[in-house]
Amino acid sequence: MDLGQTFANFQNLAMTAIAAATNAAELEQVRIEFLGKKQGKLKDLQTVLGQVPAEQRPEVGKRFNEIKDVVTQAWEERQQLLNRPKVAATAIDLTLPGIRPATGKLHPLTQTINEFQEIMSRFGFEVEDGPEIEDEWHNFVALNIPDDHPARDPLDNFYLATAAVAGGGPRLLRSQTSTIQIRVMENRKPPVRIVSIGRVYRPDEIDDTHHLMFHQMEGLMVGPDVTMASLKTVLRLFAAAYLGEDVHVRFRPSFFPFTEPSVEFDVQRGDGWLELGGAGMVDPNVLKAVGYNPDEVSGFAFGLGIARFCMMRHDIKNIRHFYSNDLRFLQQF
Ligand code: FA5
Repeated sequence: MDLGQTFANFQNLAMTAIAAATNAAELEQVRIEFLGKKQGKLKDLQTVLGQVPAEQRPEVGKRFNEIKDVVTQAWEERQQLLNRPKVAATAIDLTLPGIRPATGKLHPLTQTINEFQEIMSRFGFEVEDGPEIEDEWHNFVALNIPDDHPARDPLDNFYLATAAVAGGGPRLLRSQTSTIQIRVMENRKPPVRIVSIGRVYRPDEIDDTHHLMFHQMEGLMVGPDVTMASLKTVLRLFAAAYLGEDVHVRFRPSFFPFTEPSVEFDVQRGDGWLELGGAGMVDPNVLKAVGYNPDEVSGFAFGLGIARFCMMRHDIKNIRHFYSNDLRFLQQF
């Protein structure tokens, strides 16, 4: 008898039967038929092995064990496969390529704010923050805006029906970021070089360039030798950095109670001009209100409209687009 052929036949038959089993019961039958301890085909092979001459037995025995291991392992693997829970036809196929989720973007105003902060940081200005709910002291009084000034008219502000601040007067939503000038100078000794960006609120009539909630960037620089020339240089450089070297700017005489002299800062748009901000040299009364000595230091301040800059750069004609949540507009940035 060709023992090698007998072993090979056993292995072939066993492997075929294992692969053909489609459920646990059939596989169990295969186990009994081929690997059964009492009367399986493997047992028969073992009996044959016993009749092999003693000198061949080690080698034949080794071959027997190899085949036994291969068949046993194949049987166990098939058992694991058949025991695996069935995947429903409708189940998610994890092997399919992924669907890329729609990614969001920063709002154009947020992008503008980030860029403003980055430019001003390069110019050596620190970024400060302040509250949107203010008291009259910081929004008006310390800024040299007297009681009877039209800017304090309740109809031109969002006053809040909450308790007044001790020493600070009634509360309101800040109408300008100039409040930050006061908050910073109250807490720091000169020299000061800061910007602060945030929302301000005014019950303005909404049109193409006005909204009732908008963002401003306040700038303040105070030190021994700060002049109008410093102010004009910083604003001109800032406009060139954000709007491009070919930007055409102008400074137009104006009035703010907290700066003297005061200017409006405009950029050319088509045949006309768009006002982007107000600015001026910090009024000595403001310096005194925060405990600075106007004989020792001087300063400039400016307040720029964030949306107006963004509108200039991207040729946006209507400020309402920033607040209408229209994806056709937002996805262009
Ligand atoms: C002020 O708010 C002053 N605090 C600016 C200032 C700061 C002057 C420091 C001197 C020193 P004004 O009201 O002009 O100024 O507003 C400044 C800028 O904010 C405007 O030029 C414009 O760009 C923007 N702005 C004003 N009102 C609105 C509005 N309703 N909607 C959108 N932007 C506005």
